[in-house]
Amino acid sequence: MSRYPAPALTRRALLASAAASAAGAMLPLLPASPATAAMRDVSLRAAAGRVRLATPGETAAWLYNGTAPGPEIRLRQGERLRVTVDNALAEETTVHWHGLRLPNAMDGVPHLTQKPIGAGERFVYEFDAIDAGTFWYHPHQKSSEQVGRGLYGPLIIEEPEPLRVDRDVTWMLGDWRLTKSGEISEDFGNRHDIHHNGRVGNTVTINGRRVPDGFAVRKGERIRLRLINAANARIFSLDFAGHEPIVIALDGQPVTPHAPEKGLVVLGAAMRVDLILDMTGTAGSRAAVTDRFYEGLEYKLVDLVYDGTPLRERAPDWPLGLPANPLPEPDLKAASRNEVLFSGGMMGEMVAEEMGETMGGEMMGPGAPGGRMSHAHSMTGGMMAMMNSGAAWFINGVAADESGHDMKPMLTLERNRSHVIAMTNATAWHHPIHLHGHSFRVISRNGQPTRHREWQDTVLLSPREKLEIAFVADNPGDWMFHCHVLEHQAGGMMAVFRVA
Ligand SMILES: [Cu+2]
Repeated sequence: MSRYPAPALTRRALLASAAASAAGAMLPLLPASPATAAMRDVSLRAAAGRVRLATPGETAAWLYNGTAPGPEIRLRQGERLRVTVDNALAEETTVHWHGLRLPNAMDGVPHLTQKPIGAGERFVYEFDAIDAGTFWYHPHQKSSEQVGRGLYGPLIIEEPEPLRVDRDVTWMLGDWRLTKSGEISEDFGNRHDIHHNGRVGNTVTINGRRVPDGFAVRKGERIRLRLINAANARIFSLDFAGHEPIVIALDGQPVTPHAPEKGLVVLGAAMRVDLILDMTGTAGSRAAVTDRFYEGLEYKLVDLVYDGTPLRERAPDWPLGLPANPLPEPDLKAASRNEVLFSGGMMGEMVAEEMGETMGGEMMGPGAPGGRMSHAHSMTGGMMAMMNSGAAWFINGVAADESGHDMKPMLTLERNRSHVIAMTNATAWHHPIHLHGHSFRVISRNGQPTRHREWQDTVLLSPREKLEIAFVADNPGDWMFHCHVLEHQAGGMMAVFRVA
């Protein structure tokens, strides 16, 4: 049963049902909101403020409702969310609902799906919660700076029947670059960050705070831990110190429950992982959760502190599986296929040449005849011009201009058809690649089928890696396809896929 009262039949619902009758047998693939869907109303105000990230001292930041992260928005699957956003910043903004399958006009991409929300202006977002899972929200306007200053928050959509656990906990991981005096470093968009691994900071927070006293747990307790990587660029690889986390969802979408590879929970920027964590340590002990992603730069994220009386002697024997979301299954035999080549960045030419890929993907794509090109011919004149103008990263040979007001679609995907996108990372760097408006199955990596055919909305590509995703393009509109290292995005690593 919903916790929120069902509204009377709205005009919108009446119109929707009239349209459905008119369409006859043409049923939309995205389920329409039932007329009885409860409405959840939320207000977000983006404004400058101050936060306490670590003691002592406060840091000037940009915040939703005065906090970083912004408020956790929680609603039940099947409900409808209406968010009134007031922009009290001194510049334009938008809000993107990361991972949600929603109407294009609600996607929050400036100039592509909406006019930016001007300083002092208001915009109302409204959409149905189709999928249960762990999602988040953040600006898509000057993302590197606006997210890097603290504008982000969690969005949790609960299953109708919640999974049985003792506690449902969200850890939104933030990464701040602070100066010695504890202020946010103003070097946004610097050339080094753009060409290397982005704005990796120096202060990692859980829900906006460093947690030196640790996170209190009880022996025998079962926690559903929702991890959200809200960092601009940092990749996490979390070691839970002898605990055995079980992954139950990736990017909000249920996956066959499994132990992560080598016990390490990896999250690229913007990715989410839902874990079942059984507290199997001894009462009174401490266990350090360590981030091991950057070799030589390992650090303790937080201590799990066993406190209080044990809850039970051994882990509970409760089911781990989540119910599937209503995602259309791609038909691989009937799918159309597109190749996408990522290139650029520091040492990019060397890697592209090693891999036998040219940087001019449009002219010499991976499937094009001719094979390996000599170094002298590996860049087109157009790319040279783009690089001279500050572009650093290319998708099929094109660097997008983030401030561009009319990005032309790179691909047009036939609506309601299955599509395979084969991606090649011909760069020396990791890239978490995000597609808006859809979730996709990751079907292969380097030619090997994936074990879990996981649904994701953001997939982490390792240097030199090739992978394939598949999905049904059932959501019409112009959708961003971009790297979620926000400095790579700013350096050109984005494109538009049109579903029509
Ligand atoms: Cu990238």
